[in-house]
Amino acid sequence: MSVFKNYIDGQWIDSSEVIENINPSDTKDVIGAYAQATNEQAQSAFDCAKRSFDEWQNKGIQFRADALDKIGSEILERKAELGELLSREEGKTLAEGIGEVTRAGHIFKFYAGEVLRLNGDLVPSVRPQVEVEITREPVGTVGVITPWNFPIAIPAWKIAPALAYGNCVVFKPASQVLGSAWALSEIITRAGLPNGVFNLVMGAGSNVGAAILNDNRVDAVSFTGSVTTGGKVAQACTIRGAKFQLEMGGKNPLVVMDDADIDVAVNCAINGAFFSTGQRCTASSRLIVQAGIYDRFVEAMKNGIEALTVGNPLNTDTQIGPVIDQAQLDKDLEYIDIGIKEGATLLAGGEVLKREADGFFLSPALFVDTTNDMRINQEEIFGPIASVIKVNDFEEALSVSNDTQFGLSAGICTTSLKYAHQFKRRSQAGMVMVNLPTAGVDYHVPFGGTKGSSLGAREQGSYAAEFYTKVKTSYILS
Ligand code: UN1
Repeated sequence: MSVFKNYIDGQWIDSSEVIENINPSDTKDVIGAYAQATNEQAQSAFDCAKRSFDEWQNKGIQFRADALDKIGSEILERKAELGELLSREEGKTLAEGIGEVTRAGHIFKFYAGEVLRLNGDLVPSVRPQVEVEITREPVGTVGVITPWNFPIAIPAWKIAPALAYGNCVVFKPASQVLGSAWALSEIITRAGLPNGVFNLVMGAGSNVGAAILNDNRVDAVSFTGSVTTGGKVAQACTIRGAKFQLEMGGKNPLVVMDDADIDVAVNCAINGAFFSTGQRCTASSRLIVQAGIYDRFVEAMKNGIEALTVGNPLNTDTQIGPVIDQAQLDKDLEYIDIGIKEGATLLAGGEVLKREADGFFLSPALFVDTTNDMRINQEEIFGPIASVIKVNDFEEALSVSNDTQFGLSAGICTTSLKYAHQFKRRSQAGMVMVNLPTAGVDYHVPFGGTKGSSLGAREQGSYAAEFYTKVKTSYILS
């Protein structure tokens, strides 16, 4: 099998260490073999990124806009092929895989436009004959560290703004999804960027990841992943004074009020909790349901869950694919055990399923009779597992939804304008959804949370400028 290489200083670089990437729906299906960058290779990426910075600035904004547009176009043209690769290696359904690739293409197109909308402020000084100019400049080299659950969209929403605002990039993707990361990188390498502006360094967090965090040549780190690793990023970057941006976990509530349209509520809950196998930091894992609709909602959920088709995501009738790997499956099963021991009732699912090939299939699980203080309602599981919590009224629903260390996304299903508005105002989450699933966001508006979910400037949309640029204030006497 040929080895997919790293990309440093405009060259494809081999390595003696290689890892293979397997299909979670069929563990005998090896997707590819990927070179693992050594520490020295990571160092050379930091070096060439620094060296290429001036040349990159001198290319100007039309060049940058055209390059991003070209990358976006190729991603969109190849969405069927790239979507299939994504589903094969990550396990989300083919429709979700193609949808994610489309989103990645749109993100590059959006930032191609943003390049041409860069601006600043010119203001009079309090001193006569002096003018003050406020401009945004690139931060320098950005380390991009991405998780496995959105193998192309998350890299796109970090790399595209990084390049759009004039930065150089060192990209370290998660080891489970190197096929998509490599394909995206290969497209970027053909966009005509000067050597050294974009670098791919595949490798372990403990090696390549740690090198990115600790090297003074990396001026900023954008990270999406676990709370534990996020803490390490924050610590390393704070100590050496590098900028950082963290997107971490969620324990997102979906409130269902008595006055909700039941079909809307059940659709939001099934989509939010179980689509993409529940492996989204925006997944609805706590379904907070008012007493008057509770019985109807729970029954409809049970029927809805049992009707879901779990299987190989490349089959077009599949609605729920496999869990990413054995470690995540073990973790999911452990939490199902924890829930039962805590006194929750497992109403549906939670079973390992056999399919035509060996894979990590788990039937979507729903707990009822749960309270918000249970571990299954406080800790992020990152699997197709949700709990129902019964509440009496809006105030209790709101207070339970806010009673969490996380604050990424929060949803409410209601037909009352009053509840919708109050929830939007009083929810502590960074994103609020009314009659929509907590997961599944637009690509052109800010994304991010509060409390333990996020730290640093928002991602996506024009708000991304906050992270990918630094502000300069110039005073000119004339
Ligand atoms: C979405 O819900 O559309 O890792 C995006 C995650 C998030 C992205 C979710 N950063 O799940």
